[in-house]
Amino acid sequence: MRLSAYFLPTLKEIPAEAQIASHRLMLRSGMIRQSSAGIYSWLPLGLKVLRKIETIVREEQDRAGAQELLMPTIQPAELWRESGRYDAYGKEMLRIVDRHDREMLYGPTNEELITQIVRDNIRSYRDLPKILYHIQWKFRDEVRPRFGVMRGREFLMKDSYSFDIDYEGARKSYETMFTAYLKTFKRMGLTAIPMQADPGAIGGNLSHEFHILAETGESGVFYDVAYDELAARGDIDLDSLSRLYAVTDEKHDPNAANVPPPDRLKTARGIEVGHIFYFGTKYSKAMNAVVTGPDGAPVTLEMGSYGIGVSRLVGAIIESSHDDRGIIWPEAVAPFAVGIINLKSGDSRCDGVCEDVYRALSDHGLEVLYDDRDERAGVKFADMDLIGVPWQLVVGPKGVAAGIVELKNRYSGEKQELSLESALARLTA
Ligand code: P5A
Repeated sequence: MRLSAYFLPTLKEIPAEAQIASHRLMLRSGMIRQSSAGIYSWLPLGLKVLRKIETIVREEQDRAGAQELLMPTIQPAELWRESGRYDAYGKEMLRIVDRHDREMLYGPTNEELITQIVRDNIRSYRDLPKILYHIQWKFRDEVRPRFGVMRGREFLMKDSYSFDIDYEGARKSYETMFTAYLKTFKRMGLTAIPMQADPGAIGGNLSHEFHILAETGESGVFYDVAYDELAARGDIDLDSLSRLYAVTDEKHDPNAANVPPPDRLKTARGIEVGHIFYFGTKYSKAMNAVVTGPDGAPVTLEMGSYGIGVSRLVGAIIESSHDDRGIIWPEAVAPFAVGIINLKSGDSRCDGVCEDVYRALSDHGLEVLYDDRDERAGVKFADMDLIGVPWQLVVGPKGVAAGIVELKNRYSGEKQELSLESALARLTA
């Protein structure tokens, strides 16, 4: 992409309405624009990152054996009356009436709809287990939408639903998702700590929230330092974790039997990027989701649901990876892999080298942002750092004369002068 042609409305001023770094940076770097409270448009740069995150989430769900489908955003009220949640959900649910006076709603989650689909289409235990998921916009009329996409009213969620014939199966599905979540967040360069959580409005009795540690996190978290030791060895699974103390503030009990001594108890702030629930027959019973079991008798399905805040993750990643100049994208979710800074646009030799490099890297399948604008070098450096492109190739008249370019790493800040060939070899390796 040539920056001169790209729709990237960056802001020089710090937006007054934004209280935390990720919100400020997403506005300043031209990733999003607010349309109403807690509702955003994703501009090209923001959408690129959102899609990368979505792709990682999708790949890990598929790898775990979950199957993607797509349910609508608008749902009928009667379905929610079956589960009893239509009234219980209260003001957070956006209620709509269609032209025939039918009550509809913009889905805040999909337990009811997926239960209906499975109930109507799966009859026998032989067709189980199943984990089904979709990545779809949700709406929750939050009392206090804030922090940009972190607590929006409209937000993108990946939600999976598991259907099993018995508790053992359901527990296995839960474990499968638990492990998939750890992999998913790791691929994005994040350390997400699973915390024993309260199931709240979704219901049930086994639940974990996945938290990324950040000072601006909305939740307080408490956990045993042994977690860090296990995580360093890659030894986290549901069993090892269940022996450790790791809870959010709602569940924190200083007198609980397994609370570690004060010097082993870490307290921090966390951003909830995922939440998983086992809730047994809560919805299947109310909605009569029953299959024929091995002995011919009817069995009420065992269910769980598993959410990831896809749009929230964009903010959460920035929150955990930025400096005072801008965003520092982990390579796996960076909107562009390489930025080219032409220090003297209009100079035929600089232009020539930049064009060659741009083509070579693009041909290699790398996403490249080429700053070909007629702007001061300072502006170009500042914008590339603000956007957070992981690798930056700086091409100037002096270097070009000597066959040399500068390669800068956004993460370490390290700069290296290299021949053009070595720089290309390094970037395409
Ligand atoms: C699990 C999947 C559920 O809704 N039903 C389907 C269950 N869980 S949850 O915890 O309520 O939401 C799942 C994840 O969605 C993100 N999230 C939000 N992101 C942005 N703005 C919001 N207002 C918002 N609300 C929830 C969180 O990451 C949460 O873990």
